[in-house]
Amino acid sequence: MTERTLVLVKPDGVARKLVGEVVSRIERKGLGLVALDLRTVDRELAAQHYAEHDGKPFFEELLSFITSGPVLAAVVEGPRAIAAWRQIAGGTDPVEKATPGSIRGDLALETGSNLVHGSDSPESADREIKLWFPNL
Ligand code: IDP
Repeated sequence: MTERTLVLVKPDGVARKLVGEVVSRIERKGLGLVALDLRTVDRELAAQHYAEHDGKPFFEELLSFITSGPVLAAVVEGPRAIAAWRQIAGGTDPVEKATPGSIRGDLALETGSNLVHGSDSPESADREIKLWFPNL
């Protein structure tokens, strides 16, 4: 069954010129690109996107980080796209959780700047795609 997921290359990934690397890994896995957009997000969108983390100690840091520069937002499609992308991205902590071969496992060091985002469930994907791409 075809699924869609929201992928972000966060400001650290854009600044480090890893957009091509990320898009390449998506395509090599066999997933498809439905929408791609490079943009700088405001605090309101960032807070909605990360609403589940509101109140946590790292919430403010998360908002200032994600709004600190351009991000690449993408809608990615394919069979089991949500799990497939999370496999490509690797676990949240790039050292303790992300395995070698994943984007975070290969290319990141810190949880606060772990390069990419991916929706974690069909419900999140639906919510996040509507938030980032309301006209899709
Ligand atoms: P995910 O991005 O792997 O789905 P989430 O638990 O949804 O991980 O957390 C969202 C983002 O918040 C993470 O990617 C990371 O950038 C940041 N984050 C999560 N936990 C921490 C933390 O303990 N310290 C700093 N940042 C964190």
